[in-house]
Amino acid sequence: KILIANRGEIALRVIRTCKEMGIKTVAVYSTADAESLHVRFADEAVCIGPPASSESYLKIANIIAAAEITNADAIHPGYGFLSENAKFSKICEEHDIKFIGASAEMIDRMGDKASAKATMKAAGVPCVPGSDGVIPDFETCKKLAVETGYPVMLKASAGGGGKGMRAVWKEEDLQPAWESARQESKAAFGNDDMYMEKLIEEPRHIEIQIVGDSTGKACHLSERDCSVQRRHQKLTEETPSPFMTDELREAMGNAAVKAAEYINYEGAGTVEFLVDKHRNFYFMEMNTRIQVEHPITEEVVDHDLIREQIKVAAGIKISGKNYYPQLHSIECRINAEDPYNDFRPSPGRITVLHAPGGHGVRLDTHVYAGYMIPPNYDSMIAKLIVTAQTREEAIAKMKRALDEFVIEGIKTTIPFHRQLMEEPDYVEGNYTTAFMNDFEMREPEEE
Ligand code: MV4
Repeated sequence: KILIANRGEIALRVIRTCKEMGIKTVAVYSTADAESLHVRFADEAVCIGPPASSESYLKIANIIAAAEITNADAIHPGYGFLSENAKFSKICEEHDIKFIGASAEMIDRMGDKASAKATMKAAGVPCVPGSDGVIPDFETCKKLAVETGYPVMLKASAGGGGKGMRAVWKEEDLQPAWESARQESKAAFGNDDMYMEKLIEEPRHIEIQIVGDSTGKACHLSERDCSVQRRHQKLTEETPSPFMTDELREAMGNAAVKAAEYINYEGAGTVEFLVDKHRNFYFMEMNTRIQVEHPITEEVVDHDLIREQIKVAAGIKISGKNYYPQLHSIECRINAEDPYNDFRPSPGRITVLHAPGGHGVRLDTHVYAGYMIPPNYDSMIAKLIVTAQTREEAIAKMKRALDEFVIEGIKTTIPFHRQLMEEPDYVEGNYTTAFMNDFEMREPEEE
């Protein structure tokens, strides 16, 4: 019996695979989610608190209590919330509840970005040149910047996703950047350890999916290109990457497997790389959870990654072979946000919903007509995934699916994605992490 310590589409996603495997499920929900689909789809459901995440989905004691009273054997944390919380992983272990994710030690080791980098370096994974670990003081920082050569990137060791990160182009800007980055990191993570890297200009964000088993064996399931981001929020992802070559895929896949096996990684994980315009790749971060964008990998290698996670957690060995894309898949994250007003959140009740369908169209969502989107949580309400033989066919399919996708009662980012599919640089596959810097929404057609 598996308790899903999450909500929304990912809770539904895990429940679906559990049902196919004949595994009983327990949903947990806040009072704001009493009418949510994951509550209805699960075999049992336990209310764990009021709407605030801190009082519900992040409340370790309440989740453990729910697992105890329902006799759950394991907990699947999904992504976000407690999925990379070492304390939670530890407490599950102490309560003899299998945490379907990484061990507390692994979460800590990969969560501390400077130590993760040192580990990768030791494993022989290419890393961005820069400081050797955390920088002790500003004098050292100044010296390191000269050795590394401007421009440099200052990064918070407890950071990730861009928080506490500063690009510095010239020496006079170094001290203010050092001070403000440390303050931001201290405020956000209670830790102001900083490290430094050579700045990679306009990189691509290409990540490799890996799965490791309890014998220390690991395999990779190829890449996902996640370069189209806005303020460090991924908007759309695809595989194969339009920038990939067969030899680069081999090199990145092998580096990711080498890293996973070096640390005896168990479960599903993602090794994120920065790739420069010369196709040099460098370790960026490692995520010890299932990711939002995992469906595009599932679609092109025809592998259920949640099933893999459950099997590995049950001690079942992986075959060890790697998986390569046989098709092309694109995911568009549909958020309850208004793209015509700086993507500001737009919670409320969905009055009309028509879901797209047809060959090669997958919609991972928990919303339905009449559903009230609570303002308490992340604004993502659906993931529209399309899969076809070629990138061109996938883009045509995405356009058609977006045109079919009707959601009324709230604003969504559907119009943004529809315009993206016609942006020349996107259509050409010619984009980096800088792509959204100069993107402008076209005014909506008159109703
Ligand atoms: C970098 C970089 C350039 N050079 N590191 C952003 C958050 C975290 N994942 C690391 N990030 C970056 N690290 C060096 N040495 C540029 C980024 C970056 C970025 C990376 C991936 C996806 C989107 C990004 C947006 C801005 C900056």
